[in-house]
Amino acid sequence: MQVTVLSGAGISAESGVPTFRDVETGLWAKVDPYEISSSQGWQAHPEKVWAWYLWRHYMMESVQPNNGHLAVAAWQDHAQVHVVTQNVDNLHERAGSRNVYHLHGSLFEFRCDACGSPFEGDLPAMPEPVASADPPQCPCGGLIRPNVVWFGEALPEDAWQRSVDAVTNADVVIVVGTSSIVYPAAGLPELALANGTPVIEVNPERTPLSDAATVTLRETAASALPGLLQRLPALLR
Ligand code: BJW
Ligand code: ZN
Repeated sequence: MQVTVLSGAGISAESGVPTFRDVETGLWAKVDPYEISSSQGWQAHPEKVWAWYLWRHYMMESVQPNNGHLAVAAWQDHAQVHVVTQNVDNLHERAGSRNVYHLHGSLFEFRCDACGSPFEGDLPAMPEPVASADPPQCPCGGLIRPNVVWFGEALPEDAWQRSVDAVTNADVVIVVGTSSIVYPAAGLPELALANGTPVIEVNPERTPLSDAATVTLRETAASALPGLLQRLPALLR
């Protein structure tokens, strides 16, 4: 059996990583996402964007995978598992998942904005968010940016193609912890449903996918994912 997981920020919430759109605790509650997470925002205020990403990088380094990430990794003993993630953390890999496709890049890689060269220098620790920090400069004079995908930027072609294949070849798609509003990622469950592949949504809140999903589990990732593989036959009967 092939299981394809599409994950979003909610799968890492129980590890202590704030989601984007939670009204009270979400990262977006304190900053304007379109300013901080768009190429226009970067062009206008690179020092503000850099400070925010340095802090998130530091935070993501210091958290641990939770029972949701660990369950998905453990499924590999029983099924062929592919993980399509919108998250820029590395918690799926750290939990042991092998086939992980990062649709929105990684906050553990940095590159020059001008020439694309990878940056491998040291980054300062940033345990608390600050308003402004100057990004390092590449020898070519360009600024160093995180290797993530901002609004208006294209997704990495290879990760996208592998994700489409993983969804197309899946026997079941499990969509966990995403608000299902950011495209093209939100189109992947639609593709599965159009192919007749069952889609299981794991999310404590309703999303635009909820009505169309084959099964919706209103539970958190860390409570629903352990044991979900064993429940599949009953859920899809
Ligand atoms: C739990 C839980 C628990 C809580 N357990 N669950 C109009 C229509 C359609 C599309 C567009 C449009 N206008 C513009 C667009 C395109 C745009 C888009 O989709 N915009 C929409 C917002 C309208 N998309 C793009 O621009 C994309 N690029 C593109 O389209 O390129 C075209 C192109 C082609 C060729 C050349 C040039 C361009 C790029 C999108 C990039 C998104 N980037 C970000 C930032 C990444 C870096 C970073 O991390 O900082 O990605 S934005 C942000 O949203 C981040 C996330 O990956 C993404 C999705 O968020 P996610 O993961 O769903 O998180 P939340 O917070 O929204 O939801 C959390 C969920 O978890 C909630 O539902 C909770 O209930 C739940 N939850 N606790 C389980 N314990
Ligand atoms: Zn450069």
